[in-house]
Amino acid sequence: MRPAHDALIVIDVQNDFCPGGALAVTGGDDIIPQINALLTEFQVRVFTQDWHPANHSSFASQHSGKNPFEIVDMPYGGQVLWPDHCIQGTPGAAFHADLNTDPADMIIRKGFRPAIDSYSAFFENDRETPTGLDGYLRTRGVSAVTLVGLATDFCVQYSALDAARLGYNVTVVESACRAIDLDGSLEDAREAMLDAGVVLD
Ligand code: VGL
Ligand code: ZN
Repeated sequence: MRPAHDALIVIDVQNDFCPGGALAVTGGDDIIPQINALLTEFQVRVFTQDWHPANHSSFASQHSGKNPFEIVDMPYGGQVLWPDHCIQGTPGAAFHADLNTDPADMIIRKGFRPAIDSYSAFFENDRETPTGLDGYLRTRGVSAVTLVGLATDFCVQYSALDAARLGYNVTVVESACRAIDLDGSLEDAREAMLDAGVVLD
């Protein structure tokens, strides 16, 4: 068993990020057995769920003339436009059926405000509007987080960088993550995480 101050955070293992989904990550479902095994080792277990309204501003469908994977300027900075995905209440937003969600102590939903995307488990993409997870973890005495899930270069990376900035000891188990990898974004993410003191395990 890991110590009670180390939390496992399972990022966005949802149907739309797995093969056959709207924003499928290659091999996204391959990591599920390893995540299920890791869940038995941790005493604090948090899951995140990308959870967008149908008119979410991160969807290319909401920007006339724009295609998925183009970048637009938003008040909070550059935003990649995505195919419609993880729409609240749809099968695509559900956790993958093979993921054991029974051990979840806490499920954080994010990306529910139409005007702002939210990659990180801790803050929306303005990097300041909190999700509440920091308070939850602190009040449970957590000082270290171990991150797994999807996608390495977006939601896992943003969560890892925010956790490091908040003062947690952060480990990303790379073998239990998969990346979208747009234009080298995986390599950029690895460098940024290493620079921030994140342990890539
Ligand atoms: C994610 C793109 C859009 C992720 C979520 O979970 O990494 N990526 N929404
Ligand atoms: Zn999303």
